[in-house]
Amino acid sequence: LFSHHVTPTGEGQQLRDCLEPSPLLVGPVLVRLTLPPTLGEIKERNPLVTPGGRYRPPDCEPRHRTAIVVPYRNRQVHLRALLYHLHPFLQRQQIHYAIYIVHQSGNSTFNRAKLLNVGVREALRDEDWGCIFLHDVDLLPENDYNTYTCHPQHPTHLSVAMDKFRYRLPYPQYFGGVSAVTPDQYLKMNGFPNQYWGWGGEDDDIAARVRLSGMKIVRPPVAIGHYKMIKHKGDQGNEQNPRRFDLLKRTRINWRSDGLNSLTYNLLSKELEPLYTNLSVSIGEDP
Ligand code: UD2
Ligand code: MN
Repeated sequence: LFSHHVTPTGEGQQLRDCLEPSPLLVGPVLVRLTLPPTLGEIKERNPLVTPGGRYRPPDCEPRHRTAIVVPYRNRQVHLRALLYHLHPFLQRQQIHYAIYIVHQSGNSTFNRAKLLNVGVREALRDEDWGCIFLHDVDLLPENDYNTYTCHPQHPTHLSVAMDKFRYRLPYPQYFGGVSAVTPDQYLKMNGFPNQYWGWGGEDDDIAARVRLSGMKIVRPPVAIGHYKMIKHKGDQGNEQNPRRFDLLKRTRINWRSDGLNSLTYNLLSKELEPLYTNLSVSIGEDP
């Protein structure tokens, strides 16, 4: 039996809504951290992904539209591993999605949170995404019941159980790794801080903004929010930020004036690569 509004062929064909949960889900998946295939091979395995790393389920009307934003510089092997795992993962969830890589150009100190701000703003220029994921390049989800969708009221923290923290939350306010906001939630918290240059602190600042703007953090069950982090050393140009403790003391004062409403940058290029949209951006440097 087909639902009444399905027309079998032709123009203006109406698809029925995707089922929820998606019948394609498999639950826990084995994530092996061997050398990932080449971009060409990954594309071959994902024939329905269109330029810019976009996808919509071919057989049903998707219920969710999610942009994945990845702060990035010089992590090519990790990027390949992420694309290799994430494309099939999101397709099994029958989500309409696109993957944005926000590449910090030049050699100035890395600024993860500012790159995330850029990614959100640029992604929303393309499309009216219902949900935006903020995703480390080196984190691979291990269970596709962990759906890449947003809670309507509250920001979500997805990477609740990572191998590097022995599959537990390291501390209750932890918000690092993979998180998600709707455009509304993002506006409400004035986005993310622009002032954290180098490693650390920015995730705790973001968590504080969630609270200060009257929201809370929601999470999937620990049994589902499993991730593997590809092992790595600290990057050159992303040394620990010695100012992070001082900055964190001031989040309560700064969050309304530093964030989405104070964001400036130069978009150098936007390229629709076969498996992702590449945004190369100049974001300045630590003053
Ligand atoms: C932790 C958090 C991360 C962030 C960071 C502090 C986890 C799993 N993640 O990551 O969310 O809060 O601490 O800043 O706990 N990156 C590049 N190139 C660089 C440097 C960083 O692409 O040269 C990107 C990349 O997406 C990476 C992310 O920034 O995954 C975070 O940097 P990291 O992986 O070096 O830091 P890590 O693992 O301690
Ligand atoms: Mn990492």
